Amino acid sequence: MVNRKRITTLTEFIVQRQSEYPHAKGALTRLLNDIATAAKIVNRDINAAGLVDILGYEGKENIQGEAQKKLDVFANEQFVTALKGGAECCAIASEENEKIISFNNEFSELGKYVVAIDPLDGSSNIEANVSIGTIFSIYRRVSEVGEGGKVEDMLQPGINQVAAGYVIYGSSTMLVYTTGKGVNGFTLDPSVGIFCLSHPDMMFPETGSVYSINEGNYIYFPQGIKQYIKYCQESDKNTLRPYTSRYIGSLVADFHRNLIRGGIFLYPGTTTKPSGKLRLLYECNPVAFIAEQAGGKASDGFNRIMEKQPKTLHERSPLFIGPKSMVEKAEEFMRQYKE
Ligand code: AHM
Ligand code: MG
Repeated sequence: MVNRKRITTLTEFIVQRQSEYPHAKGALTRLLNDIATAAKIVNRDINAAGLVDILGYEGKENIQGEAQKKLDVFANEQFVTALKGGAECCAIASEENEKIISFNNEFSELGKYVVAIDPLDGSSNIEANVSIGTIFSIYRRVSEVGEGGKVEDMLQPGINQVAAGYVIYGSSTMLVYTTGKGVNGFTLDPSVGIFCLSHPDMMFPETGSVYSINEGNYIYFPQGIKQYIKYCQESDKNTLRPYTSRYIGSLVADFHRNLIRGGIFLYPGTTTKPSGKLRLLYECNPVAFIAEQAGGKASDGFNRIMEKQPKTLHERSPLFIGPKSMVEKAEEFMRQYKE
């Protein structure tokens, strides 16, 4: 049972934070609440997925040519509906839609924000009951208020993010977000449907002993990554090596574990996919913002993720993310073995 004396709910927390900005009118507060509400609905249906006929392929492919599953479609609909109804957001870019969804109604056109979202990341893990997540990023629009949002509103570098977060649907469901003043994590109390502050001021440990990478791609990796993997596997007590290898294959789950335990996640470019797999707008940038706010670092091996200027909605980027010292070490290998 929830003890009101001992918990801070997500809504209370967001409202408290808003009062730190005297000119804020509550739009971002409402937007974050809309996302949290949709996440609770998605959470309910993910939990029920084993019971009802909601698993399995929807029969369509998303614009990256990957098979969409029913829950991806469902999650996308939930977030689109919540954000459209909330009227603070004038457009969404989603992994599941080729083009932006611009909200052309009299309320949303006045919305100051746009949202880039991966509604259900790691969805190939659903039938194995492995943790999956939602990742989102919020920007202030650059186009004029009074019309639906435009592509240019989405194609902003990550340093312009106003807020970013993820929801992890795991053994418990958590929402972790930042508005640029630290990172806070909230755990869903399913008995009352409330996110409760459980992880205040989240910070990466200064260094760690976990490395997360899909080593099945080893032969396609650049030389710098191959040498870095060798470094991770060598013995050196001063740097906690050999590291432990942990890879779930769900970005949110891999990132979240590494944030708590201390570890680096790498999805580099390969000879077959030079820009890697992960999408800059709604996968790399949001976790990069969180990582930096948690004292960590996010790069593409050479450059800061959040300074990359996106050219297209669904473009990909290599991602190296984790405690600063670990990411810098991996970057050192990339520079040393640059091909
Ligand atoms: P998705 O958006 O199609 O679910 O793909 C993204 C996922 C990430 O969660 C994860 O980090 C990565 O794909 C794993 O890829 P791989 O199976 O190539 O290791
Ligand atoms: Mg994804």
